[in-house]
This record gives sequence, C-alpha cells and structure tokens, in this order.
Amino acid sequence: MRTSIVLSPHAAQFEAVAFKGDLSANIAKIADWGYEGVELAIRDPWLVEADELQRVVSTHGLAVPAIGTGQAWGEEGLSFTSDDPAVRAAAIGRIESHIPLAAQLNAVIIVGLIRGITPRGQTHEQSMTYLIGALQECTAAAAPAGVRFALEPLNRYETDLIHTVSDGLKLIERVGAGNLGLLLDTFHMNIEEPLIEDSIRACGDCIFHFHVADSNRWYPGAGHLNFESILEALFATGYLGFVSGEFLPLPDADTSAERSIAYLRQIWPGQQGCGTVTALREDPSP
Ligand code: LER
Ligand code: MN
Repeated sequence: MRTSIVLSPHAAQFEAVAFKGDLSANIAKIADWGYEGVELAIRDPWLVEADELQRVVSTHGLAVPAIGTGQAWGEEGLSFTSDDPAVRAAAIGRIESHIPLAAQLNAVIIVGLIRGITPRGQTHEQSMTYLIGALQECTAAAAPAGVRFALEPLNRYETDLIHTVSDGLKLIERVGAGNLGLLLDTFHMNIEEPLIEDSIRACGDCIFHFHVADSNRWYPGAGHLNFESILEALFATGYLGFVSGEFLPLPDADTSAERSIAYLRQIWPGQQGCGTVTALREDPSP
C-alpha cells in the first residue's frame, strides 16, 4: 500500500484537510511519518511555484498522486453547472490551468465540488448537460499531456450532482473519455452507498484515486468503518494507486496523520499483525 495525505500549500476553508500552509515543514513531517505521497489541494495553480513545489516533494522522496480543485468552488464560487456562462467558462479555464502542473507532477486532477450545485430555477438535467460538456472539454484538453481526471461522488449534503458510484459510472459513460475515472471517498460512500465493498467492486479499473476517512470523518480507525474489508475490495480491483488521507485534523493534525498511517499499516491485507487492530483503535475524543 502507498499512502498519501492531503495538504493545501496555501490557506483554505475546507476543514477535512489536516495540513495547510508551511509547505516545507509539513512535507518533511509527512515524509517522516512514512507517507509515500502528498495530495495537494490547490485553489489556483498560479498560487504555487511548480518547480519549487516539485523540488520540495522530491527532496523528501514523496510523490504527488492527485491535485484537489474544490477550493475554487468553496472560495470563489466557480462551477461547471452555474447558470452564468461566464462562471462556467471560468471554472473550465481554471481546471484546464491545472493540466501543466498535473503533467509535471504526474498527478490526477480531482473533480469534486467544482461541479457545483444546481442553481434555483435550473433543472437537474440541464446541470448534467453542462457537467458532461465541461468534462468533455477538460478531458480533451488534458489527453495530449496524458493527464487524467478523477470525478468524486459526494454525499447529498454537499451537492445534488453525482452521489454514488452508480451515478459516477453512468456519467463516465456519457462523457466518453478514457482519461476520466472516479475518486472514491469512504466518508461519502458511508453515507450514500448500499454496501461500500460492492460499490468498490463495481468500479473495476475506473478507480483513479482513493480517499480515506472514517465514518465520523476522523482518521481511519476512529469510527466504525471496516477498513480491512474496504481495502481488500479496493485492491482486489487491481488498484495500484494511493490511499489518501482526507480527514479532520482531530484531535490535532499531527496526531491524526500519525494514527492514520499506523492503523492502515496494521490492517493492510496480507500484512503480519492483523491481530493487533483492536489494540490500535483508540477513543477519538480530544
Ligand atoms: C473532497 O475530496 C471532498 O471529499 C469533499 O467533501 C469536498 O467538499
Ligand atoms: Mn474526498
């Protein structure tokens, strides 16, 4: 298993990101704890200096498996499904501006909340038409650079568009691009999927990235999800990517990051020491 954890190189409002800012210091800590990768949450690629970023991650031997883009919605309101054509064009432009950085870092680009929420007075089908068009445009722009996109099903409390693996797989079919797959997030899956493991199995080779958080969005091991069987199902699909921690920085960022990797390594299928899983489960209360 290769593990990564989400880091935003700049300030960000989204809460389930353990590390924000102070790039060098955070990357050094993440590498020291044994992570092999760092997932970057970037609002606008113009905010980061790509060569310096690459230098810092390479110095610490870390890969960058994915770039998260949702801050452009959360902090600027950019959306693929806005009823304002200028906002839709800006969202597409912003996502396309991630392509050179993603190519340089060999990272997948995440499509989460940049898809937006259906505005009042617009039909769901109209939003889906806009979403499909935006994804067709972005995937076509990225294909020559070999860059891939991972669409993340999100729970119903965050958006009305694409909640489940089934929704995601249907969307991929309608977009019709080979460089579009899914990002599965155990936090959202716990809310939306009938059975997480079955939904993972249904994806086959469409899983381009994977987020882990427990049922309460704390680090894995702090809630009631069965990560032994979830990871077993994930790797049975042939998934070779990263298991990326996206959880609340509780009881604090460092503790959550350390407990997450310790727990995941204990339960890794085929690894010795599965009998100690119970001992690693700790009371998550601060
Ligand atoms: C982002 O990866 C995510 O999981 C969402 O909850 C963001 O809103
Ligand atoms: Mn996620």
